Amino acid sequence: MSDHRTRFLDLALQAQALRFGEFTLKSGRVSPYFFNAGLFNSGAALSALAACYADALEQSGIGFDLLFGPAYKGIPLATALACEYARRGRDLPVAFNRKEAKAHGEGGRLIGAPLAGRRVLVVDDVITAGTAIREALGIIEGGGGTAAGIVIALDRQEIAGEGQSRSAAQAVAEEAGIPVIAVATLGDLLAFADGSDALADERERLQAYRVQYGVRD
Ligand code: OMP
Repeated sequence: MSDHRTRFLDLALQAQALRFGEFTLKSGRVSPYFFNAGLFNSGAALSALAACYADALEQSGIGFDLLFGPAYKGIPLATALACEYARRGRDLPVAFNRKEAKAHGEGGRLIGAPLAGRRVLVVDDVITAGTAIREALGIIEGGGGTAAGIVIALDRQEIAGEGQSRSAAQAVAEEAGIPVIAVATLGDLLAFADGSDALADERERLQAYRVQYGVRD
């Protein structure tokens, strides 16, 4: 497993951003695990996470020239990633949206660098059924940008609905014609759990969930 995958899973467990139990998802599915990116809630935690995103992106070789963080969770992620790129010698414009339009002041829903004419990379936390990410792609198009790719911390590798053979991330990638890069996937988490005594109890529940809702890598 690439170093950034293991590093990310270690960080997520340390921050308790990755938890095990019983969680009802936005899709209504009951999951034995949940990833809460909001628990990367300090400068050190966010910068370590951003380094994992940047390593995954460098490995993918994908081209882009603006980072877009969808509200809310994508905002600190895109910002931290922009700072990580600056640290690595590349100054990238960054933008994000607000959920409610503002009628006064500068108005509008988009904040930060203009999207028009840019190859935009969406920076988000997790894909389950793909609803949040599709919404973000619509916002980019509305702002005159061209989506160049999507980067997320965790691809849960779930099918969007009954009878589907592709994961939601694969479906979005094919529909939009852009790559989806994940720092880690459910498959990586299972491989990580295989080598961890602390996660021995979780392994079976994760595997059973994957059989019910997931696709193979
Ligand atoms: P989809 O829109 O179904 O792809 O789900 C992604 C969203 O679900 C995320 O942006 C979160 O709001 C939420 N979520 C998590 O944050 N972590 C998880 O492990 C699972 C979900 C989820 O509800 O599916």
